[in-house]
Amino acid sequence: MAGGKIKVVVFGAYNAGKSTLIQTLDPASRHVEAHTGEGDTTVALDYGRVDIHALQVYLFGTPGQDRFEFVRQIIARGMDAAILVVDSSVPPDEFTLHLFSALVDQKIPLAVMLNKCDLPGARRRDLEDTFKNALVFPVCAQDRASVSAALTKFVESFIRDL
Ligand SMILES: Nc1nc2c(ncn2[C@@H]2O[C@H](COP(=O)(O)OP(=O)(O)OP(=O)(O)O)[C@@H](O)[C@H]2O)c(=O)[nH]1
Ligand SMILES: [Mg+2]
Repeated sequence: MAGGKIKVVVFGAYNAGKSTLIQTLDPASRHVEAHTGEGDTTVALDYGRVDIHALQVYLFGTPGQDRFEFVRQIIARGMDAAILVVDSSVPPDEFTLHLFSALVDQKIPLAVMLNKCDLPGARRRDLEDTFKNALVFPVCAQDRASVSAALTKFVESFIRDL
């Protein structure tokens, strides 16, 4: 492909690491957050941009809290591909599994990024089983080399079909 733009939307449960992943990929990215008793959470979106080969990849991060479903629907409109970020240090919660099956149903390219692989409890093997039928990448969202290699491989997997 000679060039072009694609919209990639990043989903995942609260605290999975979506904002961190986008911030690492694009340090100039922007996000809208609220301060809560437990820490900061995304209330609207994250927005970043990276170039992969000749392609401009626009990254949109969604809020992870269940009650922001309407925001996720708006951000998801017209997406070319999706990334599901999963905290691999804890067993998958119901919301994550719900997001996964909803994204599989959309029949768009989907990558599952198993995050926090640096934590001792990371349960990669179980999770690779849970998310079979999708492209699965173990990542550490704070580590640029790991997330940028995963995103590049993911985009290369579908770029020719666009
Ligand atoms: N150890 C470790 N911590 C991480 C990693 N990625 C993110 N975190 C931490 O996990 C917490 C949540 O990260 P965020 O990026 O805010 O998660 P989020 O998915 O955007 O959260 P919401 O927007 O609230 O749904 C932060 O304290 C991060 O520093 C990782 O790869 N390893
Ligand atoms: Mg966030």
